[in-house]
Amino acid sequence: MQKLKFAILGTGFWANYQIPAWFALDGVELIALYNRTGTKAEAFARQYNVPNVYDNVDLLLDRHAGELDFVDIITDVDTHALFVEKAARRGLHVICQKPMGPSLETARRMVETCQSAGVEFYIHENFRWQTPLRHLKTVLDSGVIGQPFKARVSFCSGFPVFENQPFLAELEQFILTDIGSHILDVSRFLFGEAASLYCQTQRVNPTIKGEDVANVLMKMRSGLTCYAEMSYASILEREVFPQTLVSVEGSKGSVVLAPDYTIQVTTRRADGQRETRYLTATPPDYPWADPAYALVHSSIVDCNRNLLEALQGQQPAETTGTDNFETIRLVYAAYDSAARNEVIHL
Ligand code: 89V
Repeated sequence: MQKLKFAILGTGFWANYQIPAWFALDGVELIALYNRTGTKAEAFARQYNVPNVYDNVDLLLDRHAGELDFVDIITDVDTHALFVEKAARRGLHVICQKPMGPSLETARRMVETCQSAGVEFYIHENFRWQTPLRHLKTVLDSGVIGQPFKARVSFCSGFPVFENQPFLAELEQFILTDIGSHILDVSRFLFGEAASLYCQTQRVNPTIKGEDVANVLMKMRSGLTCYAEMSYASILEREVFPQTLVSVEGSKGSVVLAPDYTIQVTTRRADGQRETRYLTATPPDYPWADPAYALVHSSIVDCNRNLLEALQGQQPAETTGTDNFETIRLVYAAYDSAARNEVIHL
């Protein structure tokens, strides 16, 4: 199959992993890089043998639109809409990092722009591609715990995330956009769409602008109650960054995604006694992954693979713009709920 040619827009911290994650797949050729500060893009171009480097995005797109199949946007959220529009206008398919846009209205416009340009629009939402979460979903789908009625999806950490990603400390809306977009997407992936939600937020760290704690209680359309909790202010006995911990209770048993990728499935035997089976769902190791983020970095490969196979017409993408709009809708509904101290009906 012919390789799809693509350009990367934005060569900050995340490009250190997004680029090698693309190279872990056959079927793509990276032909151009853009970064606002051109020297950063030049360093990546030297490291990965990328032939074209720009500090002007229009120049890149004007010169290469004819040969490009898609662009992968890895810039900060504020430039997502602009770059999506520029690429779509030139007939290029678009992959864009989460969170999709800085407001629900902007996100809606991004989806519409791509629809009217007739190009595919995918969001690089990688958490649902983590090995333990995929295994957990398989357990749920097997029916072994019966009909799930309550769940907790938890990302609580004291990891110094601002050291590698200082811009996160400047966001007026922090944890719900950064981690919430992942955790609420994982909740949708596992339990389907939400019917209503209630959220409370807090800022514990006084040196950052946005909220670093958010507690979201959702009633899912299935009837299940899902408590999604996230915090970057948690000083816990066990630091598990960047693991998402999940527990689900169903009519016939429960399943827990515990630290170290352990999945515990508890059911009743015929004699009424409980029994627990343990599985381990260890993610693949990649030499380029930062050990502190290895779980997340490995999921970039699987997310990219799904999007690439969709662009090649082999299978549908999971995290299309239309699908991810439902996640971003939850993110902004959560802010709305916290601001009004009200339940939001979706
Ligand atoms: O994927 C992300 O949003 C990253 C991290 C895993 C550190 O939160 O910012």
